[in-house]
Amino acid sequence: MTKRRILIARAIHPDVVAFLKQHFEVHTNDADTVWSPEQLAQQLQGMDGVLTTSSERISAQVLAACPQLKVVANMAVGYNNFDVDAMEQAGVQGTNAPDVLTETTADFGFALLMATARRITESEHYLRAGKWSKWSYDMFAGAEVHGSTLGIIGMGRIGQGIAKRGAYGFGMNVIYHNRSHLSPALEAECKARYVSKDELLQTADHVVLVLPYTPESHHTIGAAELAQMKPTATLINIARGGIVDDAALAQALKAQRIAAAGLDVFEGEPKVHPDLLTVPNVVLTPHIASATVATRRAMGKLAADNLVAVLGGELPLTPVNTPDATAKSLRW
Ligand code: 8YV
Repeated sequence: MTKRRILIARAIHPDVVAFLKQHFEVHTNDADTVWSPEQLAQQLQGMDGVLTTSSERISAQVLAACPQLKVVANMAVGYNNFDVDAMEQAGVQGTNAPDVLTETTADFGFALLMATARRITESEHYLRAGKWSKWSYDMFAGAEVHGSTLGIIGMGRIGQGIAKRGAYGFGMNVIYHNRSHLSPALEAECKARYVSKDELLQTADHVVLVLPYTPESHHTIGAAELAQMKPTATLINIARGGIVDDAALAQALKAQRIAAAGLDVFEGEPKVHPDLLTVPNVVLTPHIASATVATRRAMGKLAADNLVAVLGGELPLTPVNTPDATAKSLRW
């Protein structure tokens, strides 16, 4: 029997490539470039499946141009790069990679919070620049983390991981805002209390964003929300660019309307708003919250397992749509 053909859209852990080669005729992106939609559609010709990252946009146009494509396995928990409605209509199965990155991403969220509140990168730059000449009582004096109020917007698996780190590790008072309330059991486990978005913004010392990017969550934090925050507060975004209005944030940081921000994701990344690059009170990292060797390997393996399942006629492990229930015709 001829093997099904799949494309791995970006370089991934070699163990996962080797695993996929046991099952499929594998095509790779050896230069590891980010393809334009036209290039992606061209590379997808004749492919039954594709392993994507959040850099590849699976649009209605791409789906229409690739009639053989049956499954798109995203190596990310977020899948705002998918046009899910178009996939549904085209009978294409989409999958994501949840759970395997939860704890690693929560670790990073907390690390970014610590680095931001305690001004770690700013002070390191100062030291490296040879500016450290004496001890001063207020040199890089930051915001307290232990015992402070942690406000989490988006209380999914990663948000819950951050809540537990704050509550159990740092004795923080944890409040959260989410589309829905957690069950009382989960609230107790996370030691977290539901509040309105306004209350969260007005009372949290550290606001952490971990919500999915949707049309509704676009600019969840803009000038009006930043104005509601305490002048001593920090803002952490490990969710998606676009959830924060980066231009408004840069202005608020410059004017010290909030104390500091830690950002792993950006509107229009890998481009970063130029004003964010010039303000000192922001910690900037290049979308690395899930980047440990083990976790990136696990994310790739879960995406690969989804490809094997769907192209082998089985149910996907972690589907994001159900084309078998709604599509007029399926592609597999
Ligand atoms: C990925 C992410 O590294 O899982 C997500 O949603 O944002 C990151 O963990 C990135 O999107 C690559 O797919």
